[in-house]
Amino acid sequence: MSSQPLASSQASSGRAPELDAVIVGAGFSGLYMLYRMREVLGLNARVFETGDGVGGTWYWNRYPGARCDSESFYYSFTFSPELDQEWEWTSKYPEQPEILRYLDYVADRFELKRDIQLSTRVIEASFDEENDCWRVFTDDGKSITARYLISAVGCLSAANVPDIKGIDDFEGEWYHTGSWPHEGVDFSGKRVGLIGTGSTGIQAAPRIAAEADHLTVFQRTANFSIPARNAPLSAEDWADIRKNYPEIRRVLKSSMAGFPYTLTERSAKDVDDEERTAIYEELWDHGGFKFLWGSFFDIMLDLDANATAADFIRGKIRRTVKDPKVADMLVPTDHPYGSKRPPIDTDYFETYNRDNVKLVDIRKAPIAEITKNGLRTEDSEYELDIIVFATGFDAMTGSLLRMNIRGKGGRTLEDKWAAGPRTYLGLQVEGFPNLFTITGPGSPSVLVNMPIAIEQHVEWISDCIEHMRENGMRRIEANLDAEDAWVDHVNEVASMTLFPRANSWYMGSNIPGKTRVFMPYPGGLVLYGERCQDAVSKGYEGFTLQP
Ligand code: N01
Repeated sequence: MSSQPLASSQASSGRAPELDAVIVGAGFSGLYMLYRMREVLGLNARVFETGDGVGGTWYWNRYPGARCDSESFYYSFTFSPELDQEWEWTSKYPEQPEILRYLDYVADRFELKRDIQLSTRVIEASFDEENDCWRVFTDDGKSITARYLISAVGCLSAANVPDIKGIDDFEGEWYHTGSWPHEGVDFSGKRVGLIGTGSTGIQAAPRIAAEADHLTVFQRTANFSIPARNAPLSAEDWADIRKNYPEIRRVLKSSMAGFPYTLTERSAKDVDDEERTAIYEELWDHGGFKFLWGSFFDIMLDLDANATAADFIRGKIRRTVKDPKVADMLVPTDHPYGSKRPPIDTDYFETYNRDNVKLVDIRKAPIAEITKNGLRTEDSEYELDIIVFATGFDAMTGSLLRMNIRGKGGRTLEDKWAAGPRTYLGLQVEGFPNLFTITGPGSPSVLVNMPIAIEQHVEWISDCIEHMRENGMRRIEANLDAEDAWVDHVNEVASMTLFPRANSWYMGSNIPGKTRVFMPYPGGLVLYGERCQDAVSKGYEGFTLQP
């Protein structure tokens, strides 16, 4: 993209903007934001979406094994009691096609599609200081003005394909899991290489192994994982869930991470070994994130407490994987449990007991190049027909920066965030008036069950816009001192946790050259919600509103 701003070639119109809001992205965030703007505020909004369908993350991530890792009836919209009654999930952790069907249903159910322009990428947005609006440029060569620009691009949507020498010479097929072909990939009879053992690689490996002739997993960092224990939901389950929806929703909205588990007050260090092991065993059998959020309050705060959970999982890995040398390679040793986003799995460690699966440690012997016929590490060569990159995303900032956003004085967001993202409450950026970021850096976002984090943000933003209109305001911008104080607060809270002890995408350390800083807000949903409400009740403290 040219470094010349497209906006410089456009004369300022001097008129009211064409739209009240442009929303970028049609996943959970974009759909609900559009609903609020149109149905609750009665405003004129348009969504631009790169994909040729709605769904966001769930539109792009179609790799085998892709499924939700929060229970379905927690991982869904809560704003419509009618929707709750109409939609029925088939299982605890539904697969990607079912979640995509849900989002498509929501888009149809609330007639959102007429205001969603698919197959359209936002390539630049510039703030027009004279008219207090954004001019948004799209890849169809058009532009449009809007009072507000609302980013609903998601935290994990800019795919990270590592820059490995030789990739263009590879004569087989290669794919990144985050932009998986819609027609699927046929692995039968193929030798497949899978790079990456984060949540995605851990979900994909068992499925690819079951289909392919041979699977080689290239692991840079061994990862902790808890079994999901997926199960179908029966008619009786549904009768119960429907009856209890109000209570389920009440608990998850008043919880630390948007899950209906009340954080216990017990420390992992306050119980004896026998009791602690019994608690972990019970949670291991239950499956899922309850192991982290329903065990002990200090797992993410105290290294010794964390070590009890980490050791328990290490023991499980060793007992599951038959070859002790392979088990050794799979046992994580370099980061506390939970400091990298903890995956949950179905038969991940069991997969290494299959004859057609090989694990390769690319920490010891890194990948040197991709060749015509496969991949060469520093000590061996592997012939492959298909390479799957489960190498994650330029998380939290990647998709925002790719939009080439220019604020006051033409300053780019990239320039403003050169030393890491800076926001006030993860909602606004000083110097970029009337820009809102749904689940932006500095908000709990990825540390919380996403639909719950998203709904809180969307509702805050739409209430704010309503307030602006009722009071004849045209411009809202975060103040620099409020932003500085918030960034300091996020760093301070992060430093009280174990999160900074891992090289993770939370820290930006998965992307070469990216500033290493903890990006989400780890203070929890409730504390964060109170801070947001507090700002409102003090007359939008920390923001400047102008008529
Ligand atoms: O990505 P990741 P992901 N050479 O960044 C390795 C969500 N999600 O797509 O750890 C070799 O976690 C990298 O190694 P290392 C969830 O929030 C949700 O798996 O950096 N290897 C790591 O093993 C999740 O956290 C669901 O040393 C390279 C892997 O690739 C987030 O998405 C399902 C490499 C990347 O792991 C991202 O998960 C799936 C290189 N150059 C994902 N670069 C749900 O179920 C990276 N790696 C809802």
